[in-house]
Amino acid sequence: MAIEDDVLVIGGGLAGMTAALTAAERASRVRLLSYKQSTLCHASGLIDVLGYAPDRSGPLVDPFDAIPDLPQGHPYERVGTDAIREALHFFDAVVGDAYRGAHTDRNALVPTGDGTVKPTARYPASTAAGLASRPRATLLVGFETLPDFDAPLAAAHLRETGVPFETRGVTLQFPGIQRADATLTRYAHLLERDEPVDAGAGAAPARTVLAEAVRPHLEGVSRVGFPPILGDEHHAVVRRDLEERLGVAVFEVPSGPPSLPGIRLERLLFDALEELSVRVTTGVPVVDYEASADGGRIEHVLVDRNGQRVPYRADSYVLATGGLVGTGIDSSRERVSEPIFDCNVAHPTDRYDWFEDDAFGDHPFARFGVTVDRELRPLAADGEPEFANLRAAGAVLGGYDYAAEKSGSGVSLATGYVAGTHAAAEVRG
Ligand SMILES: Cc1cc2nc3c(=O)[nH]c(=O)nc-3n(C[C@H](O)[C@H](O)[C@@H](O)COP(=O)(O)OP(=O)(O)OC[C@H]3O[C@@H](n4cnc5c(N)ncnc54)[C@H](O)[C@@H]3O)c2cc1C
Repeated sequence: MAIEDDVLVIGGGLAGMTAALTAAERASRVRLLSYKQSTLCHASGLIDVLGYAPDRSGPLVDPFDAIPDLPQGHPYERVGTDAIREALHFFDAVVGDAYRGAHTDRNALVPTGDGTVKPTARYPASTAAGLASRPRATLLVGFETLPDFDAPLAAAHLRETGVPFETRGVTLQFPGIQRADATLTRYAHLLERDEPVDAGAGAAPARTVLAEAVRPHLEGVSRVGFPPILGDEHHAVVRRDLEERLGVAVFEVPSGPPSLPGIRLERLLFDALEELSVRVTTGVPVVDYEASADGGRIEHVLVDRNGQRVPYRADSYVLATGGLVGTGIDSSRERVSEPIFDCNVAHPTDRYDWFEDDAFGDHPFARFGVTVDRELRPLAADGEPEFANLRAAGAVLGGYDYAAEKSGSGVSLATGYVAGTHAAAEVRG
């Protein structure tokens, strides 16, 4: 017998979790099925709504000014401005004071680990003291064992970008870690637990030793940026303690992958799912489906559990399996496809038309994905919905280039919210 739910969401990234949370506020039995880690573990934790227009102009001061001009088929054009705002309000309510930026429509400018300044709509509270719009002399601190964050280089890039403040970078030895293969959580736990580390003349707490190492480099700065490793669950405590010890503001510089701010956001969303009693099943892929006799509705999906195909049935389904970076969209030499329901993914038949010669050019493949109607139902090649009870959300959607536009998380939030709302409305009671 099939496992029964009202709404079944496939995919546990930002889009799927948003869809499941939204549906769970409106329907009683919501399940989220997910396979592997989502891009949240790699992404910066920033919620970019729209940083650049599709013609690459920008950075945009206010994403909402540009949204009405987006081309037909763009996910934001499909769901509309009001839904994007509602989704952001929904996000703000879920994450509470862990995030900032809700007070304005305007993009914040957040310095990142590679020394660029990113226009973003919502940013973790841990990055707030580092905003580029606040002209305060800044020291970036990197560590020898974390070479991906090169603080002197990032500071040089920020100076080249013309940020309106003095920026310097320094690379130090991280107290208590000599190995370059230590995980990010090892750094975070060491600081969070304030573990004793070797300080030359005996052991001392990690935060004391770190502050002592940074202090000689402060020379007139009023804020210090670290890679995002300043604690795990209690990162605000670590940051406050370092601020008190150093006498300047302390912030994390978004960088990765991997990314602790992304993992912290994932944990917040999982907590919210638990609070709303969403049944979460992870580590299992959905591999197939059965449709009704007329082919118009999905009857159930099939999950691979150690080689056994287990049916999961619901009134409505949300496909949120990610894009080409995840496994939501598949590409071979011959075709681009959506592997579970074989939803139509429009793309030129000639593979040479998928790319541009210029590596930094406007590549059509970046916008490949499922085409949807305004209720986010995937559309077949004839323009009709593939199934009456299937919606799609997030990076599985086509029509936008998240990396060029800086719109990845915003699209996942807005479309996850709309897909979850419609999926719950479909429940037959
Ligand atoms: C390295 C990196 C950095 C990024 N940085 C930023 C950033 O700074 N700001 C920003 O706004 N955006 C950023 N993005 C983009 C952003 O992370 C994505 O656009 C994200 O929002 C997509 O979320 P999603 O839920 O659609 O898909 P994903 O996060 O890809 O999640 C899809 C989920 O579906 C699961 N799944 C796939 N197939 C199946 C199946 N058959 N059965 C069950 N489960 C399945 C996967 O295991 C995964 O858990 C970044 C992306 C990457 C890769």
